[in-house]
Amino acid sequence: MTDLTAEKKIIIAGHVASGKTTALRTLFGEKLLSTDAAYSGSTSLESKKTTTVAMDYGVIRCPKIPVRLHLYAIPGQERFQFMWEILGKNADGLIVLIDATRPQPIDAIHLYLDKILPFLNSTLVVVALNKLDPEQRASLRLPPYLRHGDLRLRLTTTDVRDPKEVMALLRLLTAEMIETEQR
Ligand SMILES: Nc1nc2c(ncn2[C@@H]2O[C@H](COP(=O)(O)OP(=O)(O)O)[C@@H](O)[C@H]2O)c(=O)[nH]1
Ligand SMILES: [Mg+2]
Repeated sequence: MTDLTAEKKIIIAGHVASGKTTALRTLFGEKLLSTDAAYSGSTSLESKKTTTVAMDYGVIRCPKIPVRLHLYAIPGQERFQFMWEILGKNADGLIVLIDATRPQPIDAIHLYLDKILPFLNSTLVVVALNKLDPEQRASLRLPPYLRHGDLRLRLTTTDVRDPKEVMALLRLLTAEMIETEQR
């Protein structure tokens, strides 16, 4: 049975510019607690003016189920990996955003997951391809799950500029949570 007064800790991860801060800004707007600083990485990401150095954070109540989700977006740059460990502790779930405009976007995440999952309490993961244009999204045939070693990761597409889409990711994750708790 799912704890109806539960507080859950959710980590949002993904490479630089995959849309982590945007996802939380979409949900929380000006209320988002953010630690963005001027971006000092390669200039190939011309639209990237700031980058998250510690975290973005906000709390949201789930519709329909009385669970409060504490959402933490961790920094994408590997030089801030120490924050992955600090923020990953006691996490109940992980959302990985992928910039679908990168070459072989899904292949790149396995190495990345190997570095993050060991810090988490849970291996519940939703992987979401972001930044697809609507036509690409409509024509894409994705399997519902992705294998990572012995793990089964829920796979989907998203547009994190739309609050309904970010909520859909949270619903997928909480559905997976409820399913594993009932098993
Ligand atoms: N086309 C498109 N651009 C996006 C989307 N989400 C974020 N972006 C843009 O991608 C850039 C990086 O986003 P940001 O949220 O800062 O990435 P982060 O490094 O993962 O926190 C920004 O310029 C966003 O406006 C999306 O769903 N579609
Ligand atoms: Mg960010």
